[in-house]
Amino acid sequence: DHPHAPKKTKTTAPVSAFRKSLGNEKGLVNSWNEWDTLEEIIVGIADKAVIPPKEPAFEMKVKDSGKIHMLEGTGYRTEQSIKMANDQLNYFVELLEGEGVVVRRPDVVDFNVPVKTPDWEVPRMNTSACPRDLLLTLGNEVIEATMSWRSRFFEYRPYRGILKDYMKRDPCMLWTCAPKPLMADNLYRSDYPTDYSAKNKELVRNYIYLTSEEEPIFDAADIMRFGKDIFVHMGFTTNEFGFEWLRRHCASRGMRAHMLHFPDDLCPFHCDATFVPLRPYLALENPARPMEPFERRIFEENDWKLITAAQPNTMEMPALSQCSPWLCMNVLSLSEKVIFCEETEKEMMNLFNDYGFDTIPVPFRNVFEFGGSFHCVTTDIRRRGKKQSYFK
Ligand code: DAV
Repeated sequence: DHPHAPKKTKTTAPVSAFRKSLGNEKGLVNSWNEWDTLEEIIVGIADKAVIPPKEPAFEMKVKDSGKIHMLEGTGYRTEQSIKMANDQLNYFVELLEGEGVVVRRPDVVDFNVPVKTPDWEVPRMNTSACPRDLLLTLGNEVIEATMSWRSRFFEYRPYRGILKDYMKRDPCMLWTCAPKPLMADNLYRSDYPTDYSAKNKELVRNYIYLTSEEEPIFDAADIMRFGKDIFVHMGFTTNEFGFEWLRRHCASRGMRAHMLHFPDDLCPFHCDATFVPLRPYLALENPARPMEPFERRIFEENDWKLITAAQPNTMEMPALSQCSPWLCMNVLSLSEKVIFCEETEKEMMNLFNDYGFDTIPVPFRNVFEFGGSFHCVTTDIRRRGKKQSYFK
């Protein structure tokens, strides 16, 4: 050897304890649609939930002003209501586990704490009952949505333990956070009417919602997954800027995103009580919220049959519910043959049976006031199938 040649040194670093701890469960995170056979899921919890504070985007949702008054100055929901909701959630978990589904639950986090950023402050948070609003699983990727209400800005916190675990165990899992919005005052139209007047109607018909186009926002529950294609429900919780972020993100993954508008819904938020796919080429639509005819075309041209949901069992909702009675459509598919339904929604179950589904009735009304029903309180982690295309 030449006397000035570089000395041969060992070039591989020792394997760190962290790298040794990484698992190899490839495919642990894998869910492309709403109907393939379910294998693993996150189910929310009602613990430490608070009544959401009054904030710009919230008033329209709690529809009568009496209720808004009730929101002033309150904190936790009652111990009784939390226990009743948790009992029904836990029973649902038992049923899922009985079907062989692995169930994960978020960490208990105290939501009765003020949230402050350089732009605003709200006196408390919301709940971790509804992972569907926050987490969007696209195949091997879990996306934390931007969210659209200030009280939900930090809603990712109870799920970070679970997401870290998936990231460590599955070498192919992608963990993505959509850009955090500032949620400053200019994201909310201060002059937006919230009285369900003719003016409201005109605005919604022109696709103008309470939230502005200042920055991208979306709630994950505005997205319905159909394999290679996703459909994004536009409204108070998802704006066009948010759609544009999703569209480009999907394109980078060989997927396509499409907008959907439902102009008869005066307070459009979240797709999962409006338009719900049940199995390939069959989806459920809400008779009170018809889709724009030009947006319906893609379904017609691709031989999708859209069936009309049955009327809800009752129009009465729990006093503090922010949701409509159309939660009867907020079902969860165990597979393309079996659907979890609220036990009082007999007409919906008959409809499903007519189309060849088996239904599993579950008591769930005590959960409604925490933000939704079966679809809202869950987020898919793994379903058996792979990415497929159902649209030419
Ligand atoms: O129409 O009441 C409920 C869905 C909440 N994720 C509605 C929407």
